[in-house]
Amino acid sequence: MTYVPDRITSKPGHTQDGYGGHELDVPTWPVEPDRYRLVAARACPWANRAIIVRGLLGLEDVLSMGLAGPTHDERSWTFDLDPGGVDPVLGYERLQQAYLARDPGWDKGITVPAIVDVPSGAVVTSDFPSITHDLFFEWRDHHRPDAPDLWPDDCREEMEAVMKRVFTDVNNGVYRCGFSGSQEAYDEAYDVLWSTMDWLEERLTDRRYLMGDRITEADVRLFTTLARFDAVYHNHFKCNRNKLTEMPALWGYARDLFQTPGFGDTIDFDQIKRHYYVVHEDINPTGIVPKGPDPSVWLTAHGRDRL
Ligand SMILES: N[C@@H](CCC(=O)N[C@@H](CS)C(=O)NCC(=O)O)C(=O)O
Repeated sequence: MTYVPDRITSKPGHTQDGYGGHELDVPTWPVEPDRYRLVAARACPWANRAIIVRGLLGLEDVLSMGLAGPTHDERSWTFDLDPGGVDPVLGYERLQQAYLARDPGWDKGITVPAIVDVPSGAVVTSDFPSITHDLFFEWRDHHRPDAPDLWPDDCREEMEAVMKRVFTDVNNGVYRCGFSGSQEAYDEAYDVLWSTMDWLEERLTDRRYLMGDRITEADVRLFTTLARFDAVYHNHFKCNRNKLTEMPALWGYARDLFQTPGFGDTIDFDQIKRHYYVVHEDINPTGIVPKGPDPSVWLTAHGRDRL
């Protein structure tokens, strides 16, 4: 993987021995229990991945987590859910403080998820794909004994291809629809999104999960977009050919995951809706947050166990 200069990142973010040696000008941080804090927000799909993977792997006791609230002040994410508006471990009011601790001149995005080094208060990485990758590969010694194999060797190549398509057309595709600056760009993004949604619908008709009969990283990545689909993307991002609830296989699959420990319990629909509809003033200038849809449908029977 290459160093992405507009994000604070270290590739790899964590190495077991602390000596990455991949990027001479980018420090690496050793894996160390109780040293780092995952800063996430329940609203954000990219952060949601990290919350889910941390839980599935049983890393809660070695990697603490701070949660920013769903909306922002003028300097992005704040810890307004915490008593006194301060993260109890970092002592920060804003995630921006961790970015400035790493680089006092930081004037780019303040994004979640971020891994923060607690002793120095500095962001280690905000590179979301490498965060979950590292939690699996570099933090292995600290996984719970029955942790799922989220990156199985025997289907890695196919899984990477599936994740690439899901990322481009769906995870990122919904944003491309929502933030397109022209009718042509929107039409193109919409068509690409739905052709991949149809492909996923077909793929999931005869298999329980994306890679067959076990949950992998690919499912985590698709789930976080599907969980937001009808509540936000269908309306706010104009991804409205149909609702997720109208695609039998995908809807069954999404509910199956939602009802699996570690998935649905990370979802807060109120925070999700407030984030998108309030923060994106450009596409929702009134800031009005829709009341629906009824989230109880997520708990209905999915029947996917037969697969
Ligand atoms: N932009 C990040 C991905 C994570 C991301 O976009 N997170 C969003 C929230 S969903 C964010 O923190 N945006 C900055 C903000 O909301 O101020 C990246 O490309 O590395």
